[in-house]
Amino acid sequence: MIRLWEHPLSPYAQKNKIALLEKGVSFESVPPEGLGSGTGPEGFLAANPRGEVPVLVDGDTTLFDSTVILEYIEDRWPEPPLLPTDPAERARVRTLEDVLDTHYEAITWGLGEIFAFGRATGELAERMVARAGEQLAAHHAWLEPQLAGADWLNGASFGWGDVCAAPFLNGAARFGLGPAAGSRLAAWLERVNERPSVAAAREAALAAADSGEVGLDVVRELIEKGAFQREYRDHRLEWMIKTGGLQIVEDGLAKRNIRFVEFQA
Ligand SMILES: N[C@@H](CCC(=O)N[C@@H](CS)C(=O)NCC(=O)O)C(=O)O
Repeated sequence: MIRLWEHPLSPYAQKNKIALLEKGVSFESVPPEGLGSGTGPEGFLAANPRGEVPVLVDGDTTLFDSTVILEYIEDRWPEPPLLPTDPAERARVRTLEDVLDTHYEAITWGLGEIFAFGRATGELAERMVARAGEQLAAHHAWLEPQLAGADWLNGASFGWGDVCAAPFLNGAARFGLGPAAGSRLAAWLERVNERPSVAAAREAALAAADSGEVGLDVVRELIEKGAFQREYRDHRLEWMIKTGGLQIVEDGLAKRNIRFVEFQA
């Protein structure tokens, strides 16, 4: 059985889940215990020395990084194809994936740091959220023309571009910062969310976000104590700094509730 180490709230893991569902591949979905703390269960850290989800295990093949996994899924189970056939279109949707994986995700992740983890409050939070709204709107403006004359971000039919965009735009929409009402992108988001594969990933994410296992006060207390060690890697760190959160980074490093990737091979 194919195993996907994942977490329902991870947009990266959602990309891979949606692709597997689209191709009718059965898999077991396993959330690694301790994700977010810099540790992980046996087998997980060995499979991914970066300690991140998603990780795919297919027999003797163990892969990490959602982009690499998506390429593997497309090669290993070619039907139905997710990539367009035209070389320029293939390059376009790969660019779309890269932009959403890097700078777009950093914005929605930063909003999570503020809303769910209470990293900023009051006037600082207001300023950072307003800036995040502008940054997301700029990305939406870049995506909008890619839907000119097409129902899907992949072009004429659903595929790679949609698989890679839906989890991230749903993440922004959860914070009330999705595509502007009346835009092509907003209509696309409604359309793509009707797709059973996307709906399954979205519902699992909403259920995890609303599970309410731990209240905000408790999370903030745990953050203060350093019980969480959130990963502030690359674009996320850049986002914090450019959006006014440099002090958040300094405080988190001092309290040891912020960490960077330690490759653990
Ligand atoms: N570039 C990686 C990013 C994966 C990633 O950042 N995963 C996050 C969840 S969204 C993670 O597992 N973080 C580990 C942690 O916070 O402990 C990919 O595309 O798979």
